[in-house]
Amino acid sequence: MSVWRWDIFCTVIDNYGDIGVCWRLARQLASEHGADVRLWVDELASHRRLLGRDGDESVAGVVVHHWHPDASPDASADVVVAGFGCRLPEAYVAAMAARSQPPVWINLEYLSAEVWVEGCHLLPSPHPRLPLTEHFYYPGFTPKTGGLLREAGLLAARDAYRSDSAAQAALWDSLGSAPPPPEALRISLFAYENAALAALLQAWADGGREIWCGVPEGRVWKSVEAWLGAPLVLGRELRRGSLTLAPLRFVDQPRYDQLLWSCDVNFVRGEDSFVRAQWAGRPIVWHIYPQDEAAHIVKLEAFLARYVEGVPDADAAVLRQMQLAWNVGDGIVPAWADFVAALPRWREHAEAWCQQLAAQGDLAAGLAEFAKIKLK
Ligand code: TRH
Repeated sequence: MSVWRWDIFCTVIDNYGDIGVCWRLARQLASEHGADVRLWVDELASHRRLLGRDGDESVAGVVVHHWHPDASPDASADVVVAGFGCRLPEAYVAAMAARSQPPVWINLEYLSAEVWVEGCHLLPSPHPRLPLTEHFYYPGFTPKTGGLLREAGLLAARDAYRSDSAAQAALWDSLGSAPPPPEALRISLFAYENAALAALLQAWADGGREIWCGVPEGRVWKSVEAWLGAPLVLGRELRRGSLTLAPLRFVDQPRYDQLLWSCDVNFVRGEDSFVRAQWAGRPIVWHIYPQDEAAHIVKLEAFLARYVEGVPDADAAVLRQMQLAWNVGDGIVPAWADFVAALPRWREHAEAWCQQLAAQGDLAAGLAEFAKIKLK
């Protein structure tokens, strides 16, 4: 097998999704496809957060570089991935054009379930001046798209974790939390600032059903603290009525997966946690990344349309109502009541959806195959 050199470029717009996806992709290309990968990121702090440590950023097969105007690569790799349309340095593009065989140039796009994605996936875009062609690569939920990131053995690792009490104890330890009480409904809450949050927390506190809610450190803490009237402190659980709130340490990506695998409902956001929660095979509530002119609601509806295919209309309406209430801010209390009443069905559905997605090719394998064909 030839060892292809890959350069992946990532600019961190905000939050962790851009680097989260690029870092996961880089690792998988190296570990499963024998690629020699350089990951160029313009902000190392976000990457370190996902890595869970300071210091050496590189792992087997992936060397992480801080990408800034004075430090961008001089020689072009065989395959060049521009994460989410980020602009490559002019000198680097010139180096790409100077190669005897042009590199495979891919623009990895954001995930969307919208129908048009299938038509745009793999479309070529010739450079206006240079002998180079960029290809648009769209992640997605159908075989006509680039698919989703899913490491080989991910679902087997998930199932093994679920029957490994020592691994579970290690997770709670690393999150800085006691294990949730066995009788509680376990919820993980990863979200942006959210107008529906206070009403939902109040409903959980008043509802009488034991709820444990783990809240990873981040933007939503402020809103939780405002509702509590008290600061969140790692390692210190707070109790309100039937709700236990557990502040959680921000952990590395593999451990965040384990948190998702441990919960009955996962509130997730953006792109990467949203996908990982689907691999957990458990019900999700998605806080989509807000965009101007409510473009995100169109994306949310497109996902829901796919997700509820084949589900009876009444259940589909309940799911839609819950996701819209969480994203728009109105009607969360009745929406939650209906959603939680149907939870056993959503659990079955989430596992079936996960299996349906897992039957399709994964994003890294598709990219590696595309590059191989082009480089022949
Ligand atoms: O951080 P995000 O809101 O990222 C967003 C989206 O990607 C959005 O589409 C994009 O436009 C915007 O960034 C710029 O949410 P996301 O995508 O879920 O990324 C979070 C990452 O953080 C994901 O890789 C999971 C990871 N994570 C951990 O590694 N440990 C943790 O403890 C937690 C809570 C998350």
